[in-house]
Parts: sequence; C-alpha cells; structure tokens
Amino acid sequence: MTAEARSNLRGDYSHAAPDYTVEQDWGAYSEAEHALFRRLYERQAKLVPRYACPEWIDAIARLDAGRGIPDFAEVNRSLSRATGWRIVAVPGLIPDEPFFTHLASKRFPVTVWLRKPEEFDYIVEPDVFHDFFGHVPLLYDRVYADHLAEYGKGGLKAMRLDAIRMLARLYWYTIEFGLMKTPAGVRAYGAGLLSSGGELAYCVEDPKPRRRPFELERMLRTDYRIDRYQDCYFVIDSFGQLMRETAPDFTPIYARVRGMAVLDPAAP
Ligand code: HBI
Ligand code: FE
Repeated sequence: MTAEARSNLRGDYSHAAPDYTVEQDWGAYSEAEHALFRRLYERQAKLVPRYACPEWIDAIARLDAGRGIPDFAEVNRSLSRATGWRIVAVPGLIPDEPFFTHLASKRFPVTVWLRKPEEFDYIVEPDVFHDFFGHVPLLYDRVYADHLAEYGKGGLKAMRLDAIRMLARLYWYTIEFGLMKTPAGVRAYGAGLLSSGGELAYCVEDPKPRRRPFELERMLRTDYRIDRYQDCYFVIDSFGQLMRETAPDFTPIYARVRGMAVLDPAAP
C-alpha cells in the first residue's frame, strides 16, 4: 500500500502503536452505530444460509454477532480457545509488513470504525463490518486459520522477493473473493463476498462471471478490480486443498510467473 494511499485513509492512525494496533474502545460506539451494524448483519443473515460455505455458517453461530458491534476482547476469549487466533484492533488498512507479521503470529487485524449509513450498500475500504462479519468466523476453522498464518509468513517472504503484487492476487481470489465446491453447489468463503449485499448472490448464481478451478499460477497472474463485482472467481475443493496447494516454496513460482503476461480477469 503506497504512502499516498495511506495518507488518504479515513481511520485515525495518530494513536496507533508501532505494530499499527489501537484500542478498540468498545464503549465509545454510539447506539446508532450498533443499530447500523445490526442492519448490515440482518441484511446478510437473509443471504448466507443460501450462499455461504458450511464452515462459515457453523462458525457464525458461535459468534452471536447480531447484537451490534462486537467487543473484540469478548470474541478473543472464545476465538483463542478455538484455534489460538486473536483479533487485534487497527485504524484501517495497514502497511504490508505489520499486516503479514500479525497474520504470521495468528493475529487478525480488524478495523475499528463502521461505515456511514449512506455507505450501507458499498464501501471501498474495509470497515469493522467487512472485517468482522467477512473474515472472523472462518478463523474458527483450523485448516483455514492455519493457511492464513502460512499466508502471513509467505507475505513477509514475498516482500523480500518483491513479489507482493503476485501474492496479493492469491489473497484476493481466495481470502477476499474465494468460492468453494460443496455437494449443494458452489458457495462463498471470501470475506468480500460474505459481507456484500449484492455480490454474495451474484458470485454463486449469475451466469456472467467465470468460475475457474483453483490454479495457483493463473491466480498469481490474474489482475483484479476493487471497485466492481468480479469478472472471475476461483473455486477450491476444500480448505485442505487451499492449504496443500499453497504449501510449496513460492520462490521458483514467482520467478516463472514474473516473466509472464498479466491476465485480464474477464479474458476467456
Ligand atoms: N490491512 N487492515 C488491513 N487489512 C487487510 O486486509 C490488508 C491490510 N494491509 C495490506 C493488505 N491487506 C494487502 O495488501 C495484502 O494482503 C497483500
Ligand atoms: Fe478483507
């Protein structure tokens, strides 16, 4: 993330620690903010039984997140017992190095601010609803959570190899916008899908986007747009497959892919 991009971010970074964490200050949220979080939750609660992957559905039941903006300390008591992960409060998007370091240490950064009511349908930067509703439930799944910690270690290595742009595509097409095959059909596990009012049905049902099988090199080469529904999704068989296929050392893969053309997600 460029310094320029960071300077335009809306969070309050002035009190952030060197690792970019802040206090959540749960008591400071207004009743209006809790009510907006509940409205966002209720909108998605109508969709997830039909479109979310089973692992996410199992986990959300343990979170009781429908009451309002969750208190991260309360969540951490149950999450740390489940998989050893904790969530840490951050002002918003943080630089790659602290981000990857948190993931490698089983800490998931969760933004503390909530969108404005007028952003009910769409927001560019991740807010507490996207991060919490989209990302946190799957941290209760051991295989997914272990993969995310490996992704964090891989991110620190990718920084040394100047391969972040390639690795960010893998994150985008899995953790943010990933689909999974299930006996009932394709289901969403990506946080950007699970927290979206419109894209959650679109990614499963619309005939327009391409749905490709997991193919690591193709994902590392395929570009993406952050401001519209995706033209292309990648479908894993399971979190076990995601873990296995991303376990090898990426150094030779980066070397091979670096010289290849970037692929347009809408290309056939
Ligand atoms: N910071 N808080 C936060 N959340 C993210 O998802 C995030 C980030 N910083 C960097 C980043 N994601 C991506 O650039 C990496 O996954 C590549
Ligand atoms: Fe996200």
